[in-house]
Formats: sequence, C-alpha cells, structure tokens
Amino acid sequence: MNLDISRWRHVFKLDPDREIGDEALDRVCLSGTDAIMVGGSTGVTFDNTVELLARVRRYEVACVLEVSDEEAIVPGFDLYMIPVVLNAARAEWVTGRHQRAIRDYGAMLDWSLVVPEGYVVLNASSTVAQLTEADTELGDKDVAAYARLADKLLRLPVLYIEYSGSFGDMALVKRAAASLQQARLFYGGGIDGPERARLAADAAHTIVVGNAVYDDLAGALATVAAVKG
Ligand code: 1GP
Repeated sequence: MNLDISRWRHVFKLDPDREIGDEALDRVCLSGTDAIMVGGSTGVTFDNTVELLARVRRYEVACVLEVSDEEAIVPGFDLYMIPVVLNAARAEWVTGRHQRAIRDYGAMLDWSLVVPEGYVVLNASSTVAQLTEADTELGDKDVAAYARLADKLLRLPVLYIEYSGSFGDMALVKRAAASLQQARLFYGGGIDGPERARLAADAAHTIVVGNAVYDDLAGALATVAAVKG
C-alpha cells in the first residue's frame, strides 16, 4: 500500500452517493492505481461512506477520505484529505466548516493522517463550483498566483486544480505546476481515457479520475496504464 502522496501518479475518486457493482469495484481496486479517494460534493453520508470503505477495504490499495461533510467523517481510512477552496466566495469553504469540525471532532482526530489540499475550482457548471460559489473566471496568471499562495504562504502539501466534469486547460495546469516548489499538483476533471490521462499527467503530478469510472469503466481503467506505464 502506498501512503506517500508524493509518489502518487494516479488516483480513482469514488462517490459514496453513486452505485458501483462488485465487479466494477474489483477492477478499479486491482487496476494498479495508487489510491482510492472516497468523496463527493453532495449526498455523502456517514452510512454510505462506511459502506464504500468496507467494500474497498477488501483490497490492498490505499483508501483515503476526502472530507466534504463533517457528519461523514468515518474512522478507518488511511488518510483524510481536507479541501480548502482557495477561490470560494464565502469563508465557509475556506475555514468556516473546518473550524466547526475541529471544534466538534478535533480531539478525536489523528493529525498525522490529515492532508490539507488547496483547491482551485475552475468549471463554473460543476456542483462544487456552484456550492462554493467559486470565482472560476481565472486566467493562468491568477491560478499560478493561487499555486504560489498554497505552496508558499499556506505551505499546503497539495494544490488541487478541479475541473470536475470537464477537461481543463493543460497549459494553465502546467504553469501552475511550475509555480510550485514543495506542493504536489493534483489535477481532476474530464479524464475519460488514456489520451487525456497522458496530457493531464504531463501537466500535473497526480491525476484524479472520477466520473469515467461510472460512465465508461474501460476508458477509466485504461488511464492507469497510460500514466504508470
Ligand atoms: C472530481 O476531480 C475529480 O472531484 C475528477 O473529475 O469526475 O470529471 O473525472 P471527473
């Protein structure tokens, strides 16, 4: 099991609010991906998160929770990735919910398992952009500045460029990656097969494949070999 995020090249993101059959899950977990990230923007509950964790736990692959709702923080994951939405309109998504979660659950938290992620949300029509009222009208210079802010000012280990549901501007992603010194760039959005996987992996350190698992499993599985040889 690989829990060193600095060595991750490929991650599958599974949504506890969406159905996945045993056979499909088997293929995803045995695909050679570096990690399964459990997370979604809406409909994530304690129960559906526990259920998905229990199913993924039958495999050796790293299984991490990307926390989007403090009610659904389930013990037993390998790591807890905590998004901080840098371009959100409201402070709720930057520190507000985090402060409340730490107030209520902080004493139980094993901080050595926590990995904060600086998110920049860029697809205006995605659920996450609408939920966080993200300012998506950003050019490559703006995003590079967010990258520096995450890397240098906040010293976050991960900058996550999120185009959820659409394939983004890889020149912009490349420029953001070049602005980082210690942080790792995760890219997610619209990777549906090997070609886009290669383009994204050429720009970002780690690529995240979500929707394709549900929409075109064969395409999704082919993204692993495309970036991990
Ligand atoms: C979503 O970044 C991930 O949070 C992956 O995006 O679902 O478009 O692959 P897709």
